[in-house]
Amino acid sequence: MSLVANPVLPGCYPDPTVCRVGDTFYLVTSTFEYLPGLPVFRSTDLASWEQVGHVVDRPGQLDYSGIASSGGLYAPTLRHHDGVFYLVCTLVDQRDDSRGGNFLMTATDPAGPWSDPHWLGVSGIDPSIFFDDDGRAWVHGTRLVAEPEWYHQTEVWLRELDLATLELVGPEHVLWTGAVRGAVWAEGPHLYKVDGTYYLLAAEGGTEIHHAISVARAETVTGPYVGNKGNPVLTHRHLGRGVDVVGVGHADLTQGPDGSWWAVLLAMRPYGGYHYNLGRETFLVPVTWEDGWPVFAPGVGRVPAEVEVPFAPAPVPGAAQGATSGVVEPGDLRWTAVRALPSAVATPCGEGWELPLRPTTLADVDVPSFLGLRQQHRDVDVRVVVAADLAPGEEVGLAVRQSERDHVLLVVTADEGGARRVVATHVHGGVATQLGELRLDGAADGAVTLVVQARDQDYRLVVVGTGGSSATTVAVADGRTLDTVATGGFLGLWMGAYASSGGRPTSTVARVERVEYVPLG
Ligand code: 6LW
Repeated sequence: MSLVANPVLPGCYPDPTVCRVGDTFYLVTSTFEYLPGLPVFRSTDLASWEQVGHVVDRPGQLDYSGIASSGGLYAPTLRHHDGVFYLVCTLVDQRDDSRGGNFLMTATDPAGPWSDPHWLGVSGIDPSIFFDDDGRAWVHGTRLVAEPEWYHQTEVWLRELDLATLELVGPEHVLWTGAVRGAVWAEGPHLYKVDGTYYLLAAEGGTEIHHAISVARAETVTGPYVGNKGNPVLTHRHLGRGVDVVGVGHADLTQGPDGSWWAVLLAMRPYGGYHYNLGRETFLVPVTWEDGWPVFAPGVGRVPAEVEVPFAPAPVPGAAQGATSGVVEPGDLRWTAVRALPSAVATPCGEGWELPLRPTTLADVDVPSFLGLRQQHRDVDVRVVVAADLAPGEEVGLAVRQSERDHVLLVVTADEGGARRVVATHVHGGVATQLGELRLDGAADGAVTLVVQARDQDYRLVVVGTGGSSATTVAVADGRTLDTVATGGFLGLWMGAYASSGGRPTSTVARVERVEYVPLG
């Protein structure tokens, strides 16, 4: 027995899906425009999650070109059947509905390799897959209603999956439009069968303050589904914005080896006002059953700060994704790049990377020279040691990224005479504003340490000059302008190394000698 602290995965790990095989749980979350995509975690106690790989981790597996921020991979579902892992997901391109769509991938080892996508040829988002005990498989998902009664009314559709051909077959059934009339986006649907009854879990109200989890049940998989009269069965929407956890929704259920039931779900932790820079995180909630219905967080009715897990060892080892501190080496599974794999952007070199400059900037819907880590802690230092022989107009340094329209840069640049400056810039809503600058002395290609010190909503941008001279603050960026409450979209913040030639042809290769991620407290 052990007390497990929520969230179990801090930082931008939204839309969690979970399944258990034997004594081992596997969990996958959404990754949008970042690659590698869809991290796979393993746990035996639901508390400490070790990342074992990614579902999308090789060139050509999916095409991300032109996919703007907060497009890309949404809401996966992971299931295991007859020795095979099945993953269904959606590749979203907001500009072009005909591109991407819902797909299925398979693997015998969840750490990979995963297959190429098998496109399902259906529209909408948030696909899920259910294996019935009669051997039949069913895919379901969410889509906008063709003739809606209210704005963003959606419906959960269901079709049978032929496991031999991986094609959808037979008639389509519409199961559910949400528990509350007028609620937007009945999404993240998952079907389960418990004691002979079919249960449909879905989130609704949008993935912000009104998010909620509802449940319906039926005698047959195709319905009719009848909602629980107590719906929503878990939400924090009635608590207002001034609480520690908001936006509770998008749950998936699993059962422990001891028969206990659990939900993983997403929620956000606002701080420094109503802003949640860490994004939508993964939480764990106990579930019991009463009168044939699931009860989430029984006796409490909200996401607990700590959860008692009977089969977790005491004390629980630190969550793999939350406790690591120090140099993040190139082999670390936390590294991600934008619209391309890290290996397409940089080459490992010692503790760091060789990072060729690209003409692309972070503001372009393209592949930038950016290698990033999720901000998983409110108070954290991210230190980037860079060196490069820069041509005029080129830059290398660090970035705090929300999207192409919203990010903060702290970079070394060179002017025509070869003098170097450190410049802090805030791109907000697509408009760049210089926050501060500092002249750099020392050798033109000497290493410079750039640090972002996140303290609550202050993002202090600091340079430690060549020769270990003392730290100087170049500017302090306001984190309240960077989270999705301020910018829209679905993501938390990423921090990491960045370089660009600002649109010019270039052959400059920057050295990122080291990146450290050091949480405080
Ligand atoms: C996802 C939907 C949601 O498709 O947000 O909170 C969307 N839930 O289910 C993007 O993560």
